[in-house]
Amino acid sequence: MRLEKSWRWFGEKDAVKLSDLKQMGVEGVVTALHHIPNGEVWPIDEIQKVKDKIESHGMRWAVVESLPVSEGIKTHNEDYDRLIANYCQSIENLGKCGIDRICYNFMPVLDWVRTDLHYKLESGGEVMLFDFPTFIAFDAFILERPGATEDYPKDLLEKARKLFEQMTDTEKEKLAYNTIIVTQGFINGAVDGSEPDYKGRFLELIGKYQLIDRDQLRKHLAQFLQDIIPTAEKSGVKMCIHPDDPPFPVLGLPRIVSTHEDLEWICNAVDSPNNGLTFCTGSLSVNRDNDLVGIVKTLGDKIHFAHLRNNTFLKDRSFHEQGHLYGDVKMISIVEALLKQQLQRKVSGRKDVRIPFRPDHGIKMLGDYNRNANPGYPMIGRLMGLAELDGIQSAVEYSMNKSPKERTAV
Ligand code: DNO
Repeated sequence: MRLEKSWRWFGEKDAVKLSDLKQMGVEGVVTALHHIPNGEVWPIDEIQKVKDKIESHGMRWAVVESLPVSEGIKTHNEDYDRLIANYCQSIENLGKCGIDRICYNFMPVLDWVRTDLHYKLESGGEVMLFDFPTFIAFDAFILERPGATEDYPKDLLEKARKLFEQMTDTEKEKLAYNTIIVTQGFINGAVDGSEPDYKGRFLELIGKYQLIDRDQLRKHLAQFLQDIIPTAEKSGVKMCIHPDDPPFPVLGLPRIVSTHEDLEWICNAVDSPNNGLTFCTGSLSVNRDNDLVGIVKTLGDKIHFAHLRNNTFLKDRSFHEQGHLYGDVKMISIVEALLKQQLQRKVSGRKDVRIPFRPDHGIKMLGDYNRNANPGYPMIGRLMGLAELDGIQSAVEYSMNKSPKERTAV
């Protein structure tokens, strides 16, 4: 049995239409009610409308990505009780509509980070780059976050200073705007793009974490899980936390969903089948100590959703994204491990055997240059990824079904 082929769709505004997805062989749609502001309840009728539309095209709403966790929950501020009540209500409403998987993340202030959204590959295609010295230049010299210069090794800080000195004012502004607004806006980011002083607002939000270190943030996540998982259980919804991207602290903020140990901690914080993981290969692989196949082997029963993406690793913790089969991430072994996990589920009689996966990001190529898309979500690049990943599954499944004798016969 194959992993479920899914695709992130950004709603009616998406240049890729539901009818296109059906042609591509997509089975499950991954989407969210993007128009509902963070912290507000997702009403049943709005959920149902989207669900009906997806089903009218012969697919299902496989995963909600994301039901955003407000900053007030992450910092556990005075608004916490209201925000949790709303979050639980949204889970309940989704459950009532028969949607059973919700992806979310717990990254303070800033979700994913890239420093160049148009990095050219030799082929002429475009991917996204995270260049750590450039990110440091943004943090220490453009944003001038208090204390930033003390957070980095001297040699990287020097590299960053030189980069900063070479940047034009337009380049500096673009880097800040891309980091705080462009890459965050389409996923309900923490800062409103229309705020003229968006950098000031961003710094203000970061400041709210002054007293929140790694241990404290873990306490807030544990509390959040204790508060929502009973509702998820009652509603028949599986929560799956997305790892930090990149998987290390940025902007002096703690990140607690970065390593194998972090994932284990989260699964143990509330022991429930409804408390699970989004296995994102692109995010987790950037910490070279993470053994991705090992994670599937030990925590596979908690994986409710997979993002499959490849990276090419560069020096100084930098990386750029890559075609799904062509980077440093061992995609074939990972797909094999996920398929074996599905087999185990089948043997043990679990009902939720199939794990939805989506080709995460992709190379911008060909007609993608003439079609509007959110950063990382080109249609053709992702379609190529979907086809490649499906090809891997077919081959792995074929060989898994063969006897050892057949496998070695020439
Ligand atoms: C960007 C994505 C993130 C991710 C969310 C999940 O393309 O990796 O937006 O979907 O963080 O909550």
